[in-house]
Amino acid sequence: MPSLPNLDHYWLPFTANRQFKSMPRLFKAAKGNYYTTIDDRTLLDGTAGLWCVAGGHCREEIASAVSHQLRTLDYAPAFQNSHPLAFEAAERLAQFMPNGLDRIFFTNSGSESVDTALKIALAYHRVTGNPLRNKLIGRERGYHGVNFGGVSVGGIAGNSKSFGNGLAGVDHIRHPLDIGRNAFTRGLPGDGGVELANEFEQRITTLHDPATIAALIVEPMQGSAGVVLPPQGYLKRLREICDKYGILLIFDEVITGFGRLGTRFASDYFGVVPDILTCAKGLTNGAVPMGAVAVKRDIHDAFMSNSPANAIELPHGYTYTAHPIACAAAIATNEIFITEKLVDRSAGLSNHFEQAAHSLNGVPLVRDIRNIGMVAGIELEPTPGKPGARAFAAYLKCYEMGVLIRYTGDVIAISPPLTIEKNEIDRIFSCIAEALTSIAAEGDQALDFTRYLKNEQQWAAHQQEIQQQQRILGNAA
Ligand code: PXG
Repeated sequence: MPSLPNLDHYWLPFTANRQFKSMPRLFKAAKGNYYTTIDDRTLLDGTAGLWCVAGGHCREEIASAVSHQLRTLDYAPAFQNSHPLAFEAAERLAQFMPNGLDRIFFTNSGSESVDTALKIALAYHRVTGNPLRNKLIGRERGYHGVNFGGVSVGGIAGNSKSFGNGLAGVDHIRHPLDIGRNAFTRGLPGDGGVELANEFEQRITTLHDPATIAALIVEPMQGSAGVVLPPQGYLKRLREICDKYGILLIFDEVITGFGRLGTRFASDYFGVVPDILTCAKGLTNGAVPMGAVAVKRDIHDAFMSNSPANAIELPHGYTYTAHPIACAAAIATNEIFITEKLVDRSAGLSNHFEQAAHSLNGVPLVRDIRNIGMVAGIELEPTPGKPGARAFAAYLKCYEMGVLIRYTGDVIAISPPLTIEKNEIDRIFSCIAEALTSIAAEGDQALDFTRYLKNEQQWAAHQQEIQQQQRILGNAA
C-alpha cells in the first residue's frame, strides 16, 4: 500500500478540504494524455489539468528548456532590468495574438492578468485625460479569477459573498444562458444575441452615464460557470456598443486562449478583436505559472506619449513578471503549438468531439449539452437540496473507471489536451454515459460518497495511525 503524505498542513484551493482529506486523490506522474495516481491508477485526462495542458503532459521540449534556463539564469530583477527571453516570449506571443494586440504585459496567473487588465483600462483613461471613466462592467456568471478586481467584475455570488464589498463602481450585464430556448444546441445558439447585447447599452444609458464606463470585461465563452456560449452576433454587438461609447472591451481568454476553440484565441473564432486580452494557462502548457495581458498598440502608446520623460508609465508589476523560467516554458510551448499545428489539430477534432458530446443526449439525468471547439458542458438535472451532488458522483465514478472529468455545480466540463485521439474522446463520453446511467439507477445510494475510492479511505485510516504514533512519540520526547 503506498504511503500518504501528512495531509494536515496543506489548505487546498476551491476544494472541500475535509472531504478531500477523507478521500485524497493524489497524482504522482503524467505523460501525454494520462495521469498516474499514487495508487497506480491510470487516468485519461479529460480536462487538460485545469484547462491548461493543451499540448499534453510532461513535454520533453518544455522540460529541457526550463532545466537549461534554471542552470543559466534563474532570476533577473523584473523592475529596471530584464533578460532577452522576456522580449522573445513577448514577441512570439504578440505574433500569436489577434491582429493589433501586440504589446504584452506578463503576469503569473489568470487572476493577475485580469487585475492587470482592469488597472491598464482605468489608467489608460486617466492618462488620456478621461479620469471620470472609472466604472467597470462585468457579467453575471463571469469568472475572472480570485483577486479583488476579478472577483468584483465576476458574476458568481459564491466566489464574492465572503469577501466584503469588492471594488466600488462595478455593474454587471446579463449572462446568455437560456436552457429553455437553447437546450442541446450544437455550437452557438442562433437567436437573441443582438437583443441580449443591446441590454448592455440600455443598462449603461439608463443606470449610468456611458461616459463614466472604463471597460466591459467578458469571457467570450464562460468556462467556470458551466460552459456558457454566446449566441450568434452577441459579441460583435458588444464590440459595436463599446466603440460607440468609447468603452474598452476586455476579453478574458484564460480558458479560451491557445487553441481551445479550434482557433488561436476566441477572438479569432468570433471575428471580434478586443482592446485588451488576458490569458494564462495554455501559455506555458501549465508547466510553469504565467499569465499575460495583450494590449492594442494604441493603448500602450498612449502611456508612452502621455507620460513625462523618465517617468514610470504604469506603476504596476510583479517580482516574477516575465520570470526567466516561465519565459523559457512559454517559448518552448509556442514552438510546440507551431511545429505540431496544435490549433489546426483542435479544429480538426472539433466535429468528432461535438458528435461524441451530443451522443449523451438521452442519457439519464442529462438536461443540456453545450459545446464549442474542444469544450463541452453537460448540465445535469440537479438533485433537490443537493446542488452538485450528482456531478460529484459522476466525477467519482469516472475516476474509478479511469477518466478524469471536471464539474462545477451541476455541470460536467470536458476540455481535454489538444493532443487527444478520437478513440480517447469516445472513451471520455462513454464513461460519462455509463456513470450517469448507473447514478440514475442507484438513486440516493449513488450520492453516498463514502462508497467511492475505497483504497484512499484505507490510506486515510493508515495516515491517522501514523499521526497518532507520531503524537505518542512526540509526547514521549
Ligand atoms: N479568468 C478566467 C476566464 C478563468 O477561467 C481565471 C481568470 C483565473 O486564472 P488563475 O490562473 O488565477 O486561476 C480563470 C481560471 C474550472 C477552472 O474548472 C477554471 C479556472 C481555474 C480553475 C478551474 O472551471 N479558471
